[in-house]
Amino acid sequence: MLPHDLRHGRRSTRRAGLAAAVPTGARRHHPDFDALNGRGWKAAQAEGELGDTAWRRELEWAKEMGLPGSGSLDDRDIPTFARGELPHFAGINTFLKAPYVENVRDVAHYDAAVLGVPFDGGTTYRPGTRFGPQGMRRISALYTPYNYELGVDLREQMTLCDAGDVFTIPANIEKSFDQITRGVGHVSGTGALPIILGGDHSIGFPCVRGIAANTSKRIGIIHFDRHLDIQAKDLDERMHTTPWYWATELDNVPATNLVQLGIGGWQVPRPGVEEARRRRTNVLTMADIEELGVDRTAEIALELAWQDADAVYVSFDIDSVDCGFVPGTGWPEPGGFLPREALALLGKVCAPGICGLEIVEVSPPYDTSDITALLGTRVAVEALGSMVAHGTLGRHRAVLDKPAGWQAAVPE
Ligand SMILES: [Mn+2]
Repeated sequence: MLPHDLRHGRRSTRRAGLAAAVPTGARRHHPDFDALNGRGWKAAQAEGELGDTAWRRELEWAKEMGLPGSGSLDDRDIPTFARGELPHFAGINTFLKAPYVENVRDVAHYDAAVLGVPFDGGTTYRPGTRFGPQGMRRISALYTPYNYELGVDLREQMTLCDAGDVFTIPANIEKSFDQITRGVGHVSGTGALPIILGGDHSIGFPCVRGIAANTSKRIGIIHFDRHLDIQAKDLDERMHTTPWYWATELDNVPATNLVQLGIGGWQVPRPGVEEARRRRTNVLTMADIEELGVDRTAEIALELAWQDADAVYVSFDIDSVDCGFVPGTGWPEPGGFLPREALALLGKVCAPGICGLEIVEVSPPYDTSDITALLGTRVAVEALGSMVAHGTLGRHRAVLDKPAGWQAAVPE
């Protein structure tokens, strides 16, 4: 029980010093956030600087497209048919309810384009990542385009579209690779930043091939994973254990600019280890990262990936996160990143700008309560948010010196 004078909001003036200086009734439950340099308070201030022009435009558009709402509604911005962001449980889900571009040539008009690569033919254990793009699109409906900590609103500060999915060929890895290279290469070639929703990790090679074909410049790769994924073949094919072997065979994607974060555990095939050693890729285990901390790890990763390189691609395997958080994945492994570590590190490595992002190995059939797909969604928005916050979205356009190169990368 509180002393009588505190219960009544009073403080005894017989106590000397500080207590006497506090105005009567003050409880000191609310610290001085300005003095504390509190991020929570600063973020609230930052929100006040964001405009709402795009949001207003969306409301007008929604009313126009969906007919004005019933006269009994007080909110005159609500249409009869749901269009745009609201309500979060309604509508046809593109990624983050971004506009669907039916004609894929129109991706050229956007800063970034989400595209799905529903392919799991490279899977060596649990399948199901062909449903990854749909799973991430579905749960992305939960999100607003605004992030509190970053003080960023993607709707106001950039343009995003959903280009739909690449037409993959379920029983044929090589034909699917060619389709993926053309699809990713097309998006990249228009200057829109490709945000790729996988799919198993075998797609890493054709995705990078599509981007690399659009430039003569060198591309580095920052790769979040528990697995090295750099052996030549697995089960006699170019499976999801092999993307970096083939990507780093490309002329402008040197293995020495491949940074592999979070590697470890009991699922790393030894043929891949031999290859990583031979090619001198840069491997940091979870223990390394724990010891270095997120800030130092990001510095090292950026230094190595960008060394004599002109652009950096990010590959995020969802199984880099501890399997307790991502049950819906092909090769779950304990001991990986905590979600908040992975997201913080991702934000930092994306800050200077990237030339593409893939989120792979999300397998909705094995998921629980959409939590794996939700984290996959978060990876996409976190990367975009970081680039918007740092003013680096679109930086990759400077290296696209042969924007139709993708057409030559695979046979017609
Ligand atoms: Mn993996």
